[in-house]
Amino acid sequence: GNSREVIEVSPFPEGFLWGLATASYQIEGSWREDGRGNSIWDDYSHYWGKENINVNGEQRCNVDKCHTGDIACDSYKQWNRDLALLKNTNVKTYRFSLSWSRLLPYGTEDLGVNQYGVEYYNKMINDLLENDIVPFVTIYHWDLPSEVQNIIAPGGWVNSSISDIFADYAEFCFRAFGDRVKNWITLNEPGIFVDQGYHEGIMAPGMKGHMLDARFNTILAHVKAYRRYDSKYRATQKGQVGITLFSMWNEPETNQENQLAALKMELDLGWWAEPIFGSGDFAPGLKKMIADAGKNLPTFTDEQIALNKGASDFFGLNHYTTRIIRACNSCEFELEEVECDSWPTTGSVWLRPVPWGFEKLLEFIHKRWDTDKYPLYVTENGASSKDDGLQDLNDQFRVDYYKTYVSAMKRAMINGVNVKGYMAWSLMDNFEWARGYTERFGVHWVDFNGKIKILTN
Ligand code: PNW
Repeated sequence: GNSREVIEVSPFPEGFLWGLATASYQIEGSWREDGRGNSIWDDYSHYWGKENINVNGEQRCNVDKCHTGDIACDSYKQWNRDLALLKNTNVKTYRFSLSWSRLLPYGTEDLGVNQYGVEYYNKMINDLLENDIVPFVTIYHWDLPSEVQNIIAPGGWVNSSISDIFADYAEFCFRAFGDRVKNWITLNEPGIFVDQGYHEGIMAPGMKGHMLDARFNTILAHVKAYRRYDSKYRATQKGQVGITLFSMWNEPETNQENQLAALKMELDLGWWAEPIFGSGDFAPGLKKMIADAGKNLPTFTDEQIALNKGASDFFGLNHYTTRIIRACNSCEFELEEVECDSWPTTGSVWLRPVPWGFEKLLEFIHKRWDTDKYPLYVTENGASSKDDGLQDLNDQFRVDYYKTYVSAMKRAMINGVNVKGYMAWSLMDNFEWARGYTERFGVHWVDFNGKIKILTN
């Protein structure tokens, strides 16, 4: 007989959204062009005071090398260049974010709309549609208007009035762009911007000690924006609104640590996913974990629980790497993350390629929150280059990162996970937050030489 084996290569589903992602503050520059208001990232990156001069008289800034997003990739002025790059790569979708303070310089609509900002995004959206590229729009990717942080809702995400202010801004975006934009992400990675910006103080606005209250406010903000779309825009605009959550995969070091690794997932991902995609409330395991640590978990009212439940049309996931979880009696929540020295490194200390962790995470999310009910979009995945000087993109290491991660995603899809799209981070090297331009995540290399302006007073 014929012993030749037929190997069936299963293709990606028809209409799978391959794409590239960016965020406003990381690429736009033109920080005070055409009436843009300041954001907390302008303030954070420009700030250096007496306490930021070390004993040798050297300047120490909040951002590595005192880099700022003043110019960044100059995308506000060079949209045509960005569009050409997108067309050249043949992507089906472009995920970008709206700069709140470019649209509403003082944070709210009644304090003024900046028409130049509206026109900039209108042109982007129209050009994308004309070229059959689906705009996937993030409403908030970390650049809170300074006016909101300092005056309208002092404390920003710590202030409970932020959820209504955010929902108003989201509604402004639906009304201005929703006739053409059909894919909305409310918040990008609330866990990262809250924990690093309002708890650890290592990102803008540099506040400390507000993990639980600020995290809680992000859920209310997302849900209010989602319900606003439901009640006023869904019937006519017929789009989808979701949230993008950051999650690593947490692997137990031994079987003894299964429970601990599960708790870590609960804290990092379940915090948002369970109220929104699950019961509407925090999971019992999370409640116990917070109580055992002697902390006060904010509580939802019955009405809030009902509104939380199902308040997303899809599950947006940003995934980069994996951690090993080990028991530790002296640690917060009695667990610690272990760096696995044998895993390869990248240009970012927190990021090691572990493709099997991606498959496990996708299957975990599907089992727990049902990606048939809430289709999953990978809204970010990628790695930073190990070679800062590399200019020709002959970067086999990152080619392999993408190959192995996309294969892992494909295995998860074969095993039943409903993944609808995949967006690589990022279209081009850009302002990598507190790391400035020192880490390169782009699939296009950017020459920042001579273009990065450092503010000295
Ligand atoms: C995400 N961490 O940020 C953001 O959505 C992007 O804006 C960013 O450029 C990209 O990932 C690469 O970093 C993260 O320390 C920043 O674990 C830091 C961490 C995770 C995500």
